Parts: sequence; C-alpha cells; structure tokens
Amino acid sequence: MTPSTVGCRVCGATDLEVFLDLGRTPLADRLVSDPGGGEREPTYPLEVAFCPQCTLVQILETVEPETLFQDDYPYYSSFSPALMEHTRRNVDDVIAERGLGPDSFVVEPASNDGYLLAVYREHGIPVLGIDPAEGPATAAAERGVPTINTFFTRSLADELVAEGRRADVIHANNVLAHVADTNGFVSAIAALLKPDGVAVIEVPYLRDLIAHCEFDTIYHEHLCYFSVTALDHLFSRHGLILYDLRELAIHGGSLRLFVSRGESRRPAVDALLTEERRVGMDRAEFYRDFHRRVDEVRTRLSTMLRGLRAEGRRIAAYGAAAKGSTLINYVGIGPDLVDFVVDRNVHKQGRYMPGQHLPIHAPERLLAEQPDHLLLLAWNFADEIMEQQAEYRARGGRFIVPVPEPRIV
Ligand code: JHZ
Ligand code: ZN
Repeated sequence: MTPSTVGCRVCGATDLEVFLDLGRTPLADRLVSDPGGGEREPTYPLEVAFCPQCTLVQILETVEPETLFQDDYPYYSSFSPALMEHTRRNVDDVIAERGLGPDSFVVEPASNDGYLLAVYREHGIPVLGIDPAEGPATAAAERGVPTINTFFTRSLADELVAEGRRADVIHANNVLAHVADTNGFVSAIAALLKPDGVAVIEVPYLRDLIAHCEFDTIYHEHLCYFSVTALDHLFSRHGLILYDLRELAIHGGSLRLFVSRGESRRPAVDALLTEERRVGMDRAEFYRDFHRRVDEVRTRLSTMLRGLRAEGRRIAAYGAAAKGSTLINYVGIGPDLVDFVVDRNVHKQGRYMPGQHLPIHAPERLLAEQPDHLLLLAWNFADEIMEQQAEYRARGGRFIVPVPEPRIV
C-alpha cells in the first residue's frame, strides 16, 4: 500500500493508505456528444484509500461538484422501474411508521427528477426537493414537486430553519457518498431535522462492494464507500444517532440508515458493527488483496470478450450506467469489442460512453440487430433487464454479467 498525503474527508487524519489504483479515468456521467469533434475529455486519477483512524474508505481526488453534477447531468432516477417500486415501498413504510400527514414536512437533498417526493405528494404530504442538476430539477418541478435547484449545504439548512421549515423526515438516497464536504452535509441534516425528526439515508454498502468485487461502482461521483463502523462515527460527530438500519439489495447491496437525535439503538446496528469487526473491515489488511481480485476480473472479462470476438460474435452492452464507464475504461472495452450500448434514458441516447466512445441507442436496437451477446453494464438490474429482454433471449441472445466474476448466462 502507498501512503497518501491527502487528509481523511471525515476525521482529517493524514495517514490514509491507498489500496486500489484504477488509473486515470474520464468522468463517468459525462457523456460525449461528438467524439470526432476534437472535444477534449479530461481524465482524473481514481485511487481508493482506507483511513486507519475512522475506517472510512474514500477516493483521493475531489472533482469540483459543479463539474460533476450541475451541468448536463444525464441520470434520471425515473427510468428504472425496479427503483420506483423500491422507492414506493420505502415511502409507504416511512409514512406509516412516522404517522405523517398534511402537517408534516419532508425534505430530500439530491431529489433528482422528484421520483421519491412525488409519492409523498400523492399522499398530500408537503415536500421540498433540493438538487443541483438543472435537467432533473426542472423535470421534478414540472411534475409538481417543489424543488430548489442548488446544492444542499449547512447554510441552506440554516435558511430553511430561519423560515420555520424544519423537517419531520429527510430522505437522502445515494448522495452522502457524493458530497465533498461530508461533515458539512451531515451537520446540515442535524440542523434541519425537527427535534424528533428522522433522516432516512441510503448508501451503497462497502461490505458488498468488496465481497462482490463491484469495483465499477468506484468513480469520481462516489467520494466515500461506507461501512457501518465509519457511518456510526460520522453521525456521532454531529450529535446524531444511527439507531437502526436495513440491508437492501438495490445497487448491488445498500444500507438504509435511520438517524435521529434521540431514538434508542436497535439491535440491527450493533449486529452489523460486530460483524464488521469480526471480518476485519475496520483494519487496513481487509482491503489489501482487493486490487488483485479486481485485476482478475479485468483479465477474465477482457479474455472472454476478445475470445467471443475472435469467434466472430457480435457484442452489445445494456445500460449506459456511470458504473459502466469505470468498467469499460478500466478493462479497456472499446468499439473493437462492443458495437453499441442501449439505454432507456432518452437523455443518454444518441451520445457516447466516456473514454471509449461506444454509441448509446434505444433498447429497440437490440431486436433490430440481435447481437450474439449483451454485456450487462447495469448488472444491478440484471433480473429486470433480462425479463424485459425475454424476446432477445428467446432468439438466442446471451447475457454477460461482469461481476463478481465474468459469466455468460
Ligand atoms: P444505474 C447511478 O449510477 C447514478 P449508475 C449515481 N451516480 C449513483 O450514485 C448510483 O446510481 C446509485 C438504464 N436502465 O441506476 C438506466 C435501462 O435502460 O444502475 C440507467 O442509465 N433499462 C447518482 O448510472 C442505467 O441503465 C432498465 O430497465 O451506475 C442504470 O444505471 C433499467 C433498470 C435501467 O446507476
Ligand atoms: Zn478518517
């Protein structure tokens, strides 16, 4: 492991240990419009490190948030039916558990296109979305979800509090890992919550990332990779208690965290803290052979795709996902191996994947061209996508799932 000079994002410690180096990659959600047009595509180092003081796993590079999220952000949550289903169940549970009604107030930083808050609106519960990405924030406003088009910060939280708008519930899904000022974000949550309010936060779970070799979920938008140990420490720094949690299958394995000021700790939290200590997630050794496993996936996937190509097979890919960008750029999957990518998101179609410049088309292209193999870049939605593509499969198409180890199904 290489010692690093950058400070930990949460505790400031400077003795971080780098355990994985994915080289320089382009930004995962920065799709290319005109690959032949001389548009220079910047690349940034992608090194992952462990903090021996507070156990946080993090990347060292911080790309300015404005570059990552503000301008031309192509991710719209509503394009994934399984995510919508997951969200609806989450909201229904929270409404029932907290007894929410027309006098309640629900706030969501990183509300994207309003897919989650719209469900509260259906129940007549007042909401406020906050999102820096203009396209998704506009889409949210158009569907009737009031949205402030900006970043969620401590000063914004203080303004809302000054207006008497404290929250009964704050949802923060897949955003905690994305913020450069981790402490500022958590302190903003603490400030905005009513004394008996609760924050319901979803993050991808580091244990699953390591266990299933999901190295492709590492990209510049994801600054932190959380264990319960690191989260527990983070919230307690800001006077909050991580009092309950649930493990979720979404995004390759996530945690739903319940955080408040005064609730008493439920057994699920201690159970995972104990488990993490048992397997060693709080120690640097745990992470030391990860790079070897990642490189094994790279070699096997590259060999598999090259072998198929040499046999004259045509290969396409499904899902112009951000994680797909890490995968194709780290493994080196270019137009010589994969003809095109399909995605339902109309904002991605007609553009090209970062770095490797694979063209992105609508899914209808699959049946029109019937490639022999389909590399699942959005492997986290494998079941849903395979079901949708039953016809492609019936006609002889095969799927390639890249992680935890490349296999053809
Ligand atoms: P998906 C996103 O990452 C963005 P990505 C972000 N960086 C983040 O943190 C994680 O989520 C959690 C398409 N699709 O959601 C939609 C279909 O076309 O796995 C998406 O473009 N048809 C904020 O981008 C892509 O695949 C379908 O049936 O890695 C999936 O991307 C389905 C289900 C998806 O996350
Ligand atoms: Zn630390």
